[in-house]
Amino acid sequence: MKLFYKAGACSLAPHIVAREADLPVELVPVDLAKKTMEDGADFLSVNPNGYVPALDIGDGPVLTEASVVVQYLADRKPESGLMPAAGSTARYRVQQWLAFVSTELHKQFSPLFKPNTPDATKAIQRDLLAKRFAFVDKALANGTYLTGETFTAADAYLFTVLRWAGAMKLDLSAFPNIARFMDAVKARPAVQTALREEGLA
Ligand SMILES: N[C@@H](CCC(=O)N[C@@H](CS)C(=O)NCC(=O)O)C(=O)O
Repeated sequence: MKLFYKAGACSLAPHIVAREADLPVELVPVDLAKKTMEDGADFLSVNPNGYVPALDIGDGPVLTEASVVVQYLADRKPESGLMPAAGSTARYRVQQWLAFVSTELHKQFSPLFKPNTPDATKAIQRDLLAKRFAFVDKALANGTYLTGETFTAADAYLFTVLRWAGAMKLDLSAFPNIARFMDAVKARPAVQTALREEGLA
């Protein structure tokens, strides 16, 4: 399998899951500004939407959407516990968090990265994210990770997205459980490997 990624972007989530599950995933860096790979090949021919993550699974078009790519990878190694069994309540809980991270956090951050987003819009996004951080912080009071003591694909995605807070000058100091969560995830050997492979450690 090949994972098309950009260092530190949302593609870090499937990268972490791949390393946690010890899957032989090859990394292919993408220049998102130019929409090319290192050899100059056109990334739009891989993913017409031009975004990462994209996972070549050797069976048809690449798999996209971070919240789905992490599930595909986790399901290659069910014993990893990264995704609970299909049909179980536990799985719906993890999927609930994946959807939350995707829509309520990841996509609320996105306008902050765009140079042409008006400042007033950025202020609205910051306020909304602060509310969502408070919700996450409260949830993390119940355990090390989002659903308890087992690290799941949703934790990989949450960690990835919350890493952006510093660069966007979003203050997380009011959220001690988030700080504890970030430290716990960062200390995991597979996460260290993924960070190192992206030049982020
Ligand atoms: N809907 C996609 C969005 C992925 C996304 O926003 N990727 C960003 C990096 S975090 C990207 O590649 N942006 C470049 C672009 O959209 O041109 C998903 O959920 O995975």
